[in-house]
Amino acid sequence: MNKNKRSNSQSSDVSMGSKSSTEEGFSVDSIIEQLLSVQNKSPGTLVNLKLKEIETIIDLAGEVIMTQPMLLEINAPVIVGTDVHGQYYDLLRFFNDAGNPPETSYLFLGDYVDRGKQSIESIVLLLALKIKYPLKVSLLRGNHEDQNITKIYGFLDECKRRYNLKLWKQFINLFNHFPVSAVIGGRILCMHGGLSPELKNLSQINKMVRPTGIPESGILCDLLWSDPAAS
Ligand SMILES: [Mn+2]
Repeated sequence: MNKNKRSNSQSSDVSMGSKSSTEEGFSVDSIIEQLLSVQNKSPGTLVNLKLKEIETIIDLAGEVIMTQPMLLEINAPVIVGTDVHGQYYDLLRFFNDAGNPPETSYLFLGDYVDRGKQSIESIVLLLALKIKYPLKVSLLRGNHEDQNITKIYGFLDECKRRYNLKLWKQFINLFNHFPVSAVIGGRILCMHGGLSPELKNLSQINKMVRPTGIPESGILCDLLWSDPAAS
């Protein structure tokens, strides 16, 4: 992402809370800057943020996410992306190709973590952008933003290897607050998985109580897990 473009843009008007002002030297901009500083390095180069920096991003992102509903209403035009799955350098290339927020709006449909090698950089960059541009960057929950799935597919291991178990728990708690669906321009319904036979009215989505795990059946499960079926 181009630094100059970013600096022209207005910051979010969401309160950063006490944490950002009490953490000495902390700023969302500096996190974004660190994360983008590897753009021209060879793919796979890690960005080793401080534990405290990541924890603060998680806290601030949680505050922003809870000011918004479970069913987001998003203006068009917006670029829709999905399944970053820890492929951090592909995410950077995606922003380079498609344009930088806030000039370009983004909706991601989930599965930020697991499978790839840099889930932490991927989710922290997206969360930092969400904090900075709350109306221009939208992040839905995927079926991998889940306690049980991340134990199997790599995100828990990455958190433990690079930081600690507690950080993983903090991410899971944040994911349990993520919105699960969005409507673009009042017309296009989006979710990670698919529709649910139990979904009769979109107001059912906003009635879901957070925090929540992903249950084994029901609307939330279907929104995150359903695949198209032939019959
Ligand atoms: Mn996936």
